[in-house]
Amino acid sequence: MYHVCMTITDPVQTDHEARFDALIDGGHKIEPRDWMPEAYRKTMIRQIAQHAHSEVIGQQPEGNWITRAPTLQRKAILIAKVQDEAGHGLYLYSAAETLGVSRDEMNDLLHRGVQKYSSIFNYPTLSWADMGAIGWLVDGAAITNQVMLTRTSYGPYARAMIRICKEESFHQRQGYEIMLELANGTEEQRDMAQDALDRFWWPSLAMFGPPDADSTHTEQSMAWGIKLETNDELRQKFVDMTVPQARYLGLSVPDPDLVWNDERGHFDFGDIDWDEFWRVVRGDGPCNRERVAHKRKAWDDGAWVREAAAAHAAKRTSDLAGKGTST
Ligand code: BYC
Repeated sequence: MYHVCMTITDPVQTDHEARFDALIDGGHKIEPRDWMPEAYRKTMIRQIAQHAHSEVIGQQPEGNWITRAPTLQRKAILIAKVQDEAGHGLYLYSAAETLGVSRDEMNDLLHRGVQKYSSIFNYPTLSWADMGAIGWLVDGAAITNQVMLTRTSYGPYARAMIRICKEESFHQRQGYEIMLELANGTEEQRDMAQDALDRFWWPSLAMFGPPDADSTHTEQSMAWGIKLETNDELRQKFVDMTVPQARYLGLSVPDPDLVWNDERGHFDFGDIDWDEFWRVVRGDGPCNRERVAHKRKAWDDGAWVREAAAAHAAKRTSDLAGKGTST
């Protein structure tokens, strides 16, 4: 007896896939109404949620210095910056919601440690100079990645990135300006700036994610146009851009292996401590527990605000409906 082997293909599914592939290959955006492979949807939810959580948790290290900013002007600028980060989180949660996940679900996954946020926000902010280092290095690294993401294949994410990048570039400059002032200040201020650079340099390089060879998602994400440059390419771009800025400040980058390579046209730099990176990502960094506990508490403390807002919205809707039926 012979068995006939044949693959059964669903013509509708094949059509959907062909259209999706054509949109990606043509450099067009995928929109919420479009069919997309389940794995694409899951990857987008994972990345956008992680990005949104980073913006929200990222308020904590800087929020720590609002009450201690050295002048009223610095305090006003820092408040505005931290508020911008909250706004970025909101655009990003909205972008993720277009993929069929709710904000409550994402919050729950963050609180239970299922979804991640950027490793960088698990480091403490020990001095005022850290506000300079975060703006200059952390926002600088974020922009390097996010400028690429303005061209990412998922429409709502790409569009959110355009506004976010404009604000981040202002954040980066305000951080650099703090560093410039400290670097040109008293010896103690210079030391503070150098110490902040020493502590934030390596964690900023790690923000770009593991080396390409160890990156789980890069290959597929490049094929889908989610990523247009790899983790290592972006990291190199950041180093090439930032080292001259550190030299202009008269500060030294804490890397004895840092050297300009004429042949490559790039800086060579030393090895990143990937064991430390993975420890932090897995929840064992200097501030992981504190950050998540603070976030959970804020969520619980805010329950009455969400309830009141929902009750108000429901009342408005029923009032409007009442008016609608009486006219
Ligand atoms: N931290 O395969 P890979 C801001 C995980 S906030 C933690 O290369 P992918 C700001 C990765 O998730 C801006 N985890 O992943 C706010 C994966 O694990 P899972 C933050 C990391 O996704 C306030 C595994 O490692 N920016 O600017 O292809 C104040 C393997 O990695 C990290 C964004 O969120 C990390 N650093 O590439 C100031 C950008 N890196 O999920 C400033 C959006 C990797 O399989 N995200 N992992 O368990 C991305 O562009 C990409 O997700 C990444 C990683 C480049 C970060």
